Amino acid sequence: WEAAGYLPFSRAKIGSFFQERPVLKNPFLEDALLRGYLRRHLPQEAAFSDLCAFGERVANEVDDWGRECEVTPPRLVHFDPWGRRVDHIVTSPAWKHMKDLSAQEGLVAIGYERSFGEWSRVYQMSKLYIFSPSSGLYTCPLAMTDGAAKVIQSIGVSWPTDEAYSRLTTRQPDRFWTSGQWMTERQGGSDVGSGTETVAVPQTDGSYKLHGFKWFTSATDADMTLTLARIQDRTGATTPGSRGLSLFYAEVSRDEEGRLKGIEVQRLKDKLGTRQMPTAELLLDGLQAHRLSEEGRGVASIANMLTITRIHNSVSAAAAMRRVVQLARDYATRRSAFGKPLKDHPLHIQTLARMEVETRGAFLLVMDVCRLLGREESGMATQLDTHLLRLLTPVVKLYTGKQAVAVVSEGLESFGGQGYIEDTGLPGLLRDAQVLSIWEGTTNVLSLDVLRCVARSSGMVLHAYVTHAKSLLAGASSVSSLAPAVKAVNSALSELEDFVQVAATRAPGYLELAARDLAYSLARIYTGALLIDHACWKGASPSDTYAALRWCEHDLCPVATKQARGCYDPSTPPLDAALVYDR
Ligand code: UCC
Ligand code: FAD
Repeated sequence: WEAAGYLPFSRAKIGSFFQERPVLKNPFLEDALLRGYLRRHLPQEAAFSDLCAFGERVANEVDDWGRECEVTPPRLVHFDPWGRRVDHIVTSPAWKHMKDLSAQEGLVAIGYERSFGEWSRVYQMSKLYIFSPSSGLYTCPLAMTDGAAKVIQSIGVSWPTDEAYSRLTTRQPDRFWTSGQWMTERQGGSDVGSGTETVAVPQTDGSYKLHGFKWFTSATDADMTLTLARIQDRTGATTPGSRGLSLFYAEVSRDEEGRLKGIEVQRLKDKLGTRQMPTAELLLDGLQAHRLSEEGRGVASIANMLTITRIHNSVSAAAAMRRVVQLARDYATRRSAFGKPLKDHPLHIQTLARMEVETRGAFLLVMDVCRLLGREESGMATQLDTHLLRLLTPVVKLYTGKQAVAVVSEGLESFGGQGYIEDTGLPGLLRDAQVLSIWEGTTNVLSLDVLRCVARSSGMVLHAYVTHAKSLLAGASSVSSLAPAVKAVNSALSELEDFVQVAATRAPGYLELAARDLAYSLARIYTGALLIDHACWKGASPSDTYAALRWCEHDLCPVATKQARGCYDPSTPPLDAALVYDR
């Protein structure tokens, strides 16, 4: 036996079975919903051929760069060999390729060229959706770059930001700039108004010097940044709170000796995920800056950036879900257990189908917000659209951020033990998903933003929401297969309206406790309506109907369910606190 080579295991043989790995195929061609959505709303050959070609490039070239970014993370070199402080953030060649590619493919530019009119944002975000999971997190600097361009455009493109604007929105790699967004300081990332200590000292030429410490600054190899600071008066005094914050523009540049001007990079963060991208702590030590907002209007002026980055965040969340589903369904054709491929185990396919329903819901919600953004930017928005965009931006960000973690985590399990193995590239998807609910506003902070936005509009925002959600159901009135889904959304809308009426009669703390459940309800009901609307489109497939039905089996209005259970009654906060601190 031995001599004949029959021993299946020996030093030279480790067995003959090797599992085939999941294969990433063209993410555009693999995504029936994306193509269906675009066929319905943007049936332009130019967009299709560009997305198809880009999808091919992502699968065959870009994905490997993304992996290289992960395995060659950025590092900080404080000193040159001769002891001079240089604070160089050294990034991989792949990270630099991503920058060039982003310019060439117009990943920011498309939003400003507006070649597809009101659908330009949908087109841009579709491209980013294909790119995101393979981008090595380059979508992060792109989000901030887009946000900075939006702020500059909304303030008015003129000196000193005209050059920056043209660089942020160019397709020429050698001119392309990225921007940072430096808001968070050690005392507070959510409560920016109390947490910002950075001061801006006026200079005789009208500019300012910034002195402060920025605790989280991502993609710190950026060429410029937008940031917040308090202007000092002649006595050195500043105004506390949000009303004391102004918005500043600063370029990140170096002197002849290669030293950063007015900035010291203290260290790079050691992070759970997003390791492909540098996130630094920065000492601002006299950074030259220009004020962009009126004094004290910093938060309101950076809000446009928040809108854009939160939408990008949501695109990345939906994209992470889509990617894990694509890989998992491919793997299910290649892996066998108990005598048959995983795809022939109904329980396994049920698990993937549930992930698919979540992914479809997230996609339609995200794209609808992109649609609204596109309408606003092309001057087509009605007041209803404007209200919806304001309300749904925090809603889509907070909801998809949480969905992404759940779906990607489930997705990893569908690869069994291999889903936990680092060099498959799969664990990085989960690590990177975890940040989506933290940065750009945590779930609770955005839930409170939703509440404020509803409260400040004296009912108009909520009215716009209910009106539009109902109009999305209109096409389904004669489609019997969708009847259970339509019924579920209609009754959830009634429950929502009842909740709002009751909540209006309660003390303010009541609504605060309900904020997260309210935001989830808004997300689930609206998504249900979008899935139904899409399933009614003449080009829809039976799977579109099935996805709508499955989605609407969720508790669409958890805020009403929990209200009925007394979850927001004044008795609950002390009970919650006692429970949390029970020893
Ligand atoms: O995390 C960060 C970067 C990560 C990297 C980029 C990733 C991008 C995605 C990539 C995908 C891969 S940067 C840091 C982000 N930080 C935050 O998001 C802060 C979270 N905290 C909040 O959002 C808070 O709600 C604050 C800071 C906005 C609260 O401040 P205030 O001053 O207490 O807020 P107020 O009083 O509610 O708002 C002040 C003004 C008001 O306008 P006026 O004065 O005209 O009434 C608000 O209406 O700002 C306006 N405003 C808004 N407007 C506030 N929030 C908004 C908003 N979201 N939209 C429009
Ligand atoms: P805190 O504000 O201390 O929040 C802690 C907890 O308290 C959270 O769960 C929050 O939801 C909760 N909480 C806070 N207030 C309330 C409330 N009123 N009611 C109920 N719950 C509440 N920031 C930048 O400015 N620029 C960047 O480039 C950047 N990059 C980042 C990169 C990474 C990888 C990470 C992790 C963060 C980055 N951040 C950046 C910072 C990020 O925006 C903040 O961490 C985030 O906004 C939360 O702020 P915080 O860390 O101070 O948390």
